[in-house]
Amino acid sequence: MIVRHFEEIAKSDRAVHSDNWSSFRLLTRDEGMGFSMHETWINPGTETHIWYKHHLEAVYCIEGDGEIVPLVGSEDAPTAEPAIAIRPGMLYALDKHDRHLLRANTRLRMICVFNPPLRGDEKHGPDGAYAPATD
Ligand code: 9YT
Repeated sequence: MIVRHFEEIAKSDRAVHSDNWSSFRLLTRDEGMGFSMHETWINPGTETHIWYKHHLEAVYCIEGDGEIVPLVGSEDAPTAEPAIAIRPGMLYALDKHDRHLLRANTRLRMICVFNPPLRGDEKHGPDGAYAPATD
């Protein structure tokens, strides 16, 4: 059994920071669960373009206020669909590798699950994606 606490993760290299968010890797690929699980904090006042072309992701909000804006249509000039409010208790699952903007009005705390699992050290590409899993 794997047992760990957020407090130890936050002080370790399992804590990954970017301009718009910090992500705490609760479980990564090496643990062999078949998914990775993260607590991600989205910084207030930010907008992040996300398009996980190589992963499925489910996101569950446990704190904060924000919105997700689906982007559809042309790759170069996508159309923004109406924003969907994010608040505690709200889940969204990117089952179609859905391209979107993620906006945080206040700090968002999100529990994120990725399939295939992230190793934990991937970098977001300019296209909003993480590279496909490789060995
Ligand atoms: C909420 C959301 O889309 N989180 C993305 C995951 C984050 N970039 C991470 O944990 O790597």
